Formats: sequence, C-alpha cells, structure tokens
Amino acid sequence: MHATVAIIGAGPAGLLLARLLHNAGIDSVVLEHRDRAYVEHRQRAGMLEQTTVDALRAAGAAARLDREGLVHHGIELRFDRRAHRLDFPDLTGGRSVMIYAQTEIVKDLVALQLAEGGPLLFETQAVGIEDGLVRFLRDGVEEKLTCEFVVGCDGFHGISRAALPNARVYEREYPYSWLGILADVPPSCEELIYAHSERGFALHSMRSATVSRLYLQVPNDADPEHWPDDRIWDELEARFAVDGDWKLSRGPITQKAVTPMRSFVTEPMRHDRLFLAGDAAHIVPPTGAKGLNLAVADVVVLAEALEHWRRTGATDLLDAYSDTCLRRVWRAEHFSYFMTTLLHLAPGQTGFDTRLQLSQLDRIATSRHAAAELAENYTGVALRQ
Ligand code: RFL
Ligand code: PHB
Repeated sequence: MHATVAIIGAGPAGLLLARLLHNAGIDSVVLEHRDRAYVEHRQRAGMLEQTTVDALRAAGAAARLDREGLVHHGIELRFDRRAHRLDFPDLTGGRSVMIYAQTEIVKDLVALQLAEGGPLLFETQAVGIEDGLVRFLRDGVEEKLTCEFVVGCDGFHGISRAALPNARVYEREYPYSWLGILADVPPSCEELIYAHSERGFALHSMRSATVSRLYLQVPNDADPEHWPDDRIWDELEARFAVDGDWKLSRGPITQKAVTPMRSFVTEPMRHDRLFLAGDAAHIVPPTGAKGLNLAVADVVVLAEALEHWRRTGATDLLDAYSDTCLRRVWRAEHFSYFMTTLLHLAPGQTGFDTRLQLSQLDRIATSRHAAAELAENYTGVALRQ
C-alpha cells in the first residue's frame, strides 16, 4: 500500500487532516486501532473556538454543526456564592464559541471520509514507524504502508511520539481528576458555569437542549462505583450553590467516567518526514477546553504546509510547522494551567492559597483588563501569532 501521507489515528486531528488533504488533492490513508463505534462514541470535548468552527466550515464539514451547534457568547464564573458572567463579544471585539460535541465532529468527519475520501481503516493498529514507512496489523497480519510523510495523530497513548529521536518532554500532573457525567436532563443554565467552591471545582456544560454534561473535581484514585447518582447530584448542588434562586435540575445519569489531569508537551513536533499533531504532541488539563481546538489548529497549519509543498516543492512551511504550532500550544498550556489552578482545591491547600484564588477571581469580576485576558484566551488566540 502507498499514500503520499500516512495518518495514524482517526480522532479529530487525523480525520480533519485527511479531509483537508483530500480537498487539496493530496492522497492519504488513515489507520485507526479501534472500531468505528468506539471512535464515534468516546465522550470528550464540547467547546469549539471560532477558529475551529471556521476550519470545519472551510473543510466542508460543518453542515450539521451549523444546524445543531449552540453559539455561546459567554461563561459564568461562580465563587463565594456569587455568579459573575463574562461577555465574550464585548470583551474580545466580537468573538464567541460554539458547543458541539467531539463525538458529533468525529461522526461527521468519518461519514465524509468514507463517502468521499481515501481509505480509512478501522481496527488497524500501527506498530512501527520507519523513514517513509508505517508497519501495521490488520486481522492479526502485519502489512506495510509506504509514504512521503507520516503524521502521528494517535493521541497521548499512541506510538508516534516515541519515534521522534531527541524529543524533549515537558510535563506536569495534577493532584486531582474529573468525574464527568452525561445526564438526560435539560441544562440548568444557558451558558457554561465554572464553579470554585470550598468543596472543590465543578463545571456545568451541555450537549443539547435535553442533555447535560457536568464535571466534579474528585481525588486521583476516585472510583465511579463509589459515586451513586444521588451522591453526584448532591455534591454538584453543593458546589454550584449561589445566593439567589438558581436551581440545579436532576435527571438520569447515562455515563460516568473519571479523567486524570495532565499538562504535557513534546518538542519539536517533527523529525524529518514524521510530524505529530494533536494529543500525540501535547496534552492540556480540560479546564480551559483547549485540547480539541489545538488538535484542529495543528492540522490546519500542517495541511497548508503540505499543500504548499505539493504546489511549489518548497519545504519552508513544513520546516516552520513545529515552531508555528508550539507558540500557540504553549499559550494554551499556560491558560489551561491557569484555569485549573485557579479553580481547583489541591489536597492540603492552605487558607492562604484559597484566598489568593478568590482574590484573582474577584479581580476577573471587577477589572475589564483581567476579564478580557481570560476571555481572549478562552475564545482562542489566532492560528499564527
Ligand atoms: P484522540 O482523539 O485521542 O485520537 C487519537 C486516535 O488515535 C488512535 N490510535 C491509534 N491508531 C492506530 N494505531 C495506533 N497505534 C494508535 N494509537 C492510538 C486512537 O484509537 C484514537 O482514535 O486525539 P486527537 O485527534 O489529537 O484529538 C484530541 C482531542 O480528542 C482531545 O484533545 C480533547 O478531547 C480534549 N478535551 C477537550 N478539548 C477541547 O478542545 N474542549 C473541551 O471542551 C474538551 N473537553 C477533553 C475534554 C478531554 C477529556 N478527556 C476525556 C481527556 C473533556 C474531557 C473529559
Ligand atoms: C465539555 O462540554 O465537555 C467541556 C466544556 C468545557 C470544558 C471542558 C469540557 O472546559
């Protein structure tokens, strides 16, 4: 088998890259370890920056997103039993975000790829990367895919990262995790609520007018089995408590999972003809909602560079890929770290630490500059700076 570009992984990064290359007339083959149902139902991100929405539209992959996505013009911060709204268009000169689940983006991109694009092989595991060659296992048999370029879009647990010699790794783990739930109940809010409380962090997000997505900070060793539905709703209610008459609606919980939090960057994101994109190259804790957006931004930059190479033979944009991406990646790393440490209670945290968090939250609530700094980062920085 041969392709100009071998793409490992059919998450948002790999699927969108395949679509962008197809649109540019560059052939690719996508190898995906898991089956289609698994990839389409893995519950993850929900918040899309404007740049991500624009990229999906330009790729011709936004028909359903434009019908079903929810445009959000702000978020609410809750702390000290107070609610403070950040108005994004006002603070950023007109920017907003969209709520549309990662599962739906993946479904849309898989359908387009199967209908119009090159091969997308499920249950096909890449097991080795050499110069211009990917070895993979299908039905227990090892096969070879030769190519001009390999792009590792295989997430944090993939094999691509290890194929980069001389990479430097920067990493941080956090002393807490998220218990995420999906519930069949209309959201109790119109916009996302990020809550700081003396019991720990909570986030109210949503998937549609009838499905809510909520998260609770829990210890790293938390077992979802120890979190029966009533305990989850009681804890959410306590953490979102606010003066006034707001009420949290309860409903049947259909999914529960615990996710650890990590910051991770590997540099550079390229060696020779091997490129990394998305979670394969960098991880952020989910508090800033940046992971999926970074993955999309990486492949937009890479697809343009490959198209430029195909048209002119020049490698200058490919050579600049890693530096171009890492500048945006580190901004998102800082912002995600900032949001995470601002809103969570670390085990053993002192009253002093909590007072600092509350002071910073109060600053965001009272200073337009502080609010604008948060809003600009949340709605997303430019693709290239
Ligand atoms: P993915 O989605 O992990 O896809 C990688 C794919 O590679 C496959 N694979 C292999 N295939 C072939 N051979 C191998 N050897 C392979 N090894 C692995 C895997 O099966 C998989 O299909 O990476 P990608 O495409 O880079 O996308 C990244 C995003 O999925 C991730 O950053 C976001 O989900 C992070 N994230 C959020 N990001 C946002 O932008 N906004 C959010 O609101 C947001 N919320 C979240 C999140 C992540 C969460 N979790 C569970 C980590 C909320 C949560 C709870
Ligand atoms: C989500 O909807 O899953 C979501 C939204 C915002 C975040 C993290 C997750 O910061």
